[in-house]
Amino acid sequence: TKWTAVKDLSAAMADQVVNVQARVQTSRPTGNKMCFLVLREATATVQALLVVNKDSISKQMVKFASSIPSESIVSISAKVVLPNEPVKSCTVGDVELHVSKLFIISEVTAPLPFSIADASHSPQDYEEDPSLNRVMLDTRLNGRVIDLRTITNNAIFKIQAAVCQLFREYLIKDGGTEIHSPKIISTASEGGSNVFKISYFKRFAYLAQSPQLYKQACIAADFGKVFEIAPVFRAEDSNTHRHLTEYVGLDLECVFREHYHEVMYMIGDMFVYIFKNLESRWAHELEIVRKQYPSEPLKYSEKPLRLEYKDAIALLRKHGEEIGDFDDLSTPQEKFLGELVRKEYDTDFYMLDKFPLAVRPFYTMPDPTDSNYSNSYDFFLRGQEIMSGAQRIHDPELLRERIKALEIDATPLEDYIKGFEYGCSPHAGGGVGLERVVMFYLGLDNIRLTSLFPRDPKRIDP
Ligand code: ATP
Ligand code: AMO
Repeated sequence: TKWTAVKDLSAAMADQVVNVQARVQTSRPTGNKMCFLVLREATATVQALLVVNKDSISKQMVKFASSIPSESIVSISAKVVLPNEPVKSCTVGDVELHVSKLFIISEVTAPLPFSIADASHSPQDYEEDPSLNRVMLDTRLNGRVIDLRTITNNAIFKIQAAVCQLFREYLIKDGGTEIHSPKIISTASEGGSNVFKISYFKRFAYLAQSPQLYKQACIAADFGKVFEIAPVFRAEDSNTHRHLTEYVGLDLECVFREHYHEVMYMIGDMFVYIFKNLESRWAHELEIVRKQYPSEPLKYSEKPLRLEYKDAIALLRKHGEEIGDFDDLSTPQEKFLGELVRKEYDTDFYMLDKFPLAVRPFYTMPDPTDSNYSNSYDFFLRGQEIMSGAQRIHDPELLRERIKALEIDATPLEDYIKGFEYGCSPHAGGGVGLERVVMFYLGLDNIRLTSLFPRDPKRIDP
């Protein structure tokens, strides 16, 4: 038997008989002689009709179809027919299916926590009909398997996969090697306290806070340019719109010849490549997401804007913000800076370079011209951080000095430091939060919307 995907149905197939397997999104009888079904397969929907006739469809059949619980999976044989008017409520609206055979493949036997339709409303729908049901985020996440079925969620996770694909594509073309570093490690890679301790046979171990030490070890091992897409664990009790306890890190590290800006600008180009290709190759998915969650397309330039930290501080102060020269930016300050940058430079995407040394991790290279600052950068999208990166200290003496100054125990870092004692090229890199890129690119307001099964301090189920 030949099967046709709902998304591939077209007017060119008029009068052909097709076989389709899909979910019954809704089933609506009119009288006892006819029943309208909306069939859904991934992000595509089509209208199907059962009409009593002497050849194939009996009254019992219409009754049976009318009683199929929503979300059950059916297989049908049907004739492709051109409707008098396009079916506006379906994504494939220029055809409808006249059913001759229908079988239930998998019937829904448990009550659904909410309907797909209720989880799919846009602000415009609510405006037009304020009586529509609203499904709260917690309810959605508790019933995530159902929630993920909405066409918007299907599209969000296609876009998430696309970001990974494009990250790989760019870095492989650029000579990068994909690596898989261990996630069970013996020390905190970011120096901080936000690390999950696990029991490991007769001792303790930690879940990796980043692949930092290992991606640098690969540089010491002459891999030249490496990247990784893998989970990152953070034991931070941050109940915010943009923190998870487990997220997907897109990490990269590379050797440079003269200046860490070689790497910083390469990462800038990589993001532009990702944004551009999303627009051209995933336009359909973007349109679907923007229907439910309206947002402006991202503004960015071919050569991303680079701003120095001290200039950002000056800009903030000029607009009334109180902040010290070497203070870290708070989230509201980051957002405010994003607004100011947008006004002044007309971009939603920029690189903030030369952070104060005091707010960066131990492995960050100090600025050789002013040790209050460092050769480090963050990238921002719509005013919020999506990536942190820096030149790393490859001089073992200096590295030991910094570890000591920050009162970090050097013992578990000895293997890492040896990598540099054996000789290592100057290098720089960065770490991107996948869920954050997708969230801010799409203009969403909560990171849980772009995490498949989000993990936060209050949630480890489902
Ligand atoms: P980093 O990548 O540097 O960890 P991050 O965006 O995860 O970046 P943090 O350094 O953990 O950032 O915190 C950055 C900002 O997030 C802080 O400026 C703070 O305003 C905000 N933040 C962190 N935790 C909380 C929290 N529990 N409640 C509110 N805001 C928080
Ligand atoms: P950092 O700790 O800044 O840097 O993390 C890098 C990027 O990861 C994302 N991120 C998060 N996403 C979701 N939930 C969280 N709790 C969370 N914390 C961070 C952000 C952030 O920009 N080793 C360095 C990177 C490097 O220098 O290469 C590091 O881990 O998008």
